[in-house]
Formats: sequence, structure tokens, C-alpha cells
Amino acid sequence: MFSSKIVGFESYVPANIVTNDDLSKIVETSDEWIYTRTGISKRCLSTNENTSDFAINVGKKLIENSNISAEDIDIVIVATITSDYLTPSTACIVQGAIGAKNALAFDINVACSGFVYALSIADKFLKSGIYKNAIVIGAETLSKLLDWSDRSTCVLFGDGSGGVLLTACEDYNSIIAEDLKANGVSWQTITGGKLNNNNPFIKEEIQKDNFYLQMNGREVFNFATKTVPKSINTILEKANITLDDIKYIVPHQANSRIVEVVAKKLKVSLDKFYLNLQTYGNTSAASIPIALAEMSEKGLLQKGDKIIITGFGAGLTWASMLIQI
Ligand code: B82
Repeated sequence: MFSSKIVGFESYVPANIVTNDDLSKIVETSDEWIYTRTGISKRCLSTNENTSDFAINVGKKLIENSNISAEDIDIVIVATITSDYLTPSTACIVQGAIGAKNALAFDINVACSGFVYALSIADKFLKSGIYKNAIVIGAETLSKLLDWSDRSTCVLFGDGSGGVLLTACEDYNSIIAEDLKANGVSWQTITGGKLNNNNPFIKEEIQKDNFYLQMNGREVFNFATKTVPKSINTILEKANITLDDIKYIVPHQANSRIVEVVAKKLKVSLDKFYLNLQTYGNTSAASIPIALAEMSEKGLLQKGDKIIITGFGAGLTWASMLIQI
């Protein structure tokens, strides 16, 4: 019987740092407005790199800092809603660039829940006993999906990537419990990247929807604050443990107000949540793995620690997972 062990955490963000004050020169906004509503102070925005460039950096670092060679990687999964191309997948570009020539590779599109979904998929591949090593990356260039004249959305997001290396193991299990769900009835509350029909046989004028990311803030806020506490409780029940057994909850870094409400509903201190959206903004599928890599770098993740990661976003989708470091 095989299970998955996480053996590496890495991240990469573009060098260009954009503060709230910088944004106030582009749209009618202010540091005070952005910070008090979101908790964000700055974010990294790409000037010359695309999503695959971020993800390649993460993939290379994962291999370099492990004792697994590129040829031994069996699986490359990238969670993204902002791939360089619709085809090929970002995962294929990464697979080629890092020399993982024996690996299968594909992207998944589950927005801000994408990294947790991707980890779950990789875990099932490894549990099958057929595959041994997997690279799972969340990578986004959200800046290319934003309407830079819309002050209600363009201030919220950032670019970057993070990922983990998983290896099949007979005596250690990092992925203990999970709760992955979707509510497609509410898909219209967050949309982006609409590709309109276009062919010579279209007779009538068709409605051309906005390409840019749009979000009904109040509705998604209510969704997140209702769903995330329930999902975390589901995980705890499945694993038969309590929040006292959990060292950190690492949520998708969307908005600090969401996390405050979730903490209150769970009756747990805000200190239990790891937040870095102040520095990176909302990086969608990349937000959880960027946070994990930062925590690992700071020495906050020790062997045996139990943490909960919880993603929530467009779809609508949500995904929580109990991880043992
Ligand atoms: S907001 O609606 O403008 N608001 C909450 C009432 C400000 C205090 C808002 C803002 Br600003 C930023 C993010 C959200 C939000 O709820 N985001 C999400 C909720 C569910 C799933 C994903 C997200 C996300 O932003 O990624 C609300």
C-alpha cells in the first residue's frame, strides 16, 4: 500500500513589486482603501514572464533541492486559470523545460481551489502504486486577465507560482483527509477569460461577453464565509481530530476579512491562520503553495505537524485537505 509524502516546497514570484500607492497612480484608489478592505499592501506583477516561466522556476527548484532526478518524475500537474496558451498545457511546457522526459503532464482549471484539487489527483496517482514521483504546481499570471481600468478588481490580484514534490511512500502519509466540492449552479459569480464564438456561419450579431475577470464581491464573500468553516469541520470529523491538533490553517489568500469571519465561526484564534496576502495579493491557484513554501523557508513546518489547506473560488469550487508535514 502506497501513500504520498510531501518532500519539497518551492515558490517563485516575479521581481516587479507594485505597491498600493503605485496603483493609485493608475486607477482612482488609495493604500487606505485597498488595505482596509482586503489586507493587501503590495503584489508582484509580471513584466516579461508568463505563467510557464514561473512554473518552470518552481519545477527546477523542486528537483534541485531534492534527491530525485528529473527523469524520475512521473507526473507534472499545473493548476492554473492563466496558462500561456489554451493548448499546449503549461504542464507540458514545464515538463519539457525541466527534463522530466518520463512524466505525463496536464493542467487543471479549478481557479483558487486548483492547487488542492491537483494535490488530490496526484495523491490518487501515487496511491495506485503505478507512479512514484509527482510535481504539483499552482501558477498564475492574473495580471493578463484583469481590466486595468476597473479599480474594484485590478487592485486585488498578483502573479506568481508555488509547488510541491510528492513521492510514493509505504511508511509515511502526508495526505490524511480531504473535502473537494463544487457548486456549478453559481458559476456566474466569478468569471474570466470568456472566449466568444467566432466562425463564418454565425448569422446574427452575438453577444460578446467581457474577457476580463469579474466577481460579485458580496456573493462570493458570503459563499466563502459559509462554506470554508463547514469544509474545515468536515475534514476534522473525517480525521477524528480537533482544531487543537492543527498547527496552521493555510487558506487561499483572497481577503483578510474572509479569514476573520472564518476564524470567528470556527471559534479559533486568527493566529492559527497563515496569511501573506499583504505581500502577494490574491494569486488564485498559486496562493496556497506560495504560502506553504514561505512557511517551509521560515521553518514553520516541522515533520509530523498537521496543517489544513483550504482553497475556494470560481466554479464555484472549494477544497480542503489535512496534511501531515
Ligand atoms: S468585497 O466583496 O469587496 N468585500 C467583502 C464584502 C470587501 C470587504 C471582496 C473583496 Br474587496 C475581495 C475579495 C472578496 C471575496 O469574497 N473573494 C473570494 C470569495 C470566494 C472565493 C474566492 C474569492 C477570491 O477573491 O479569490 C470580496
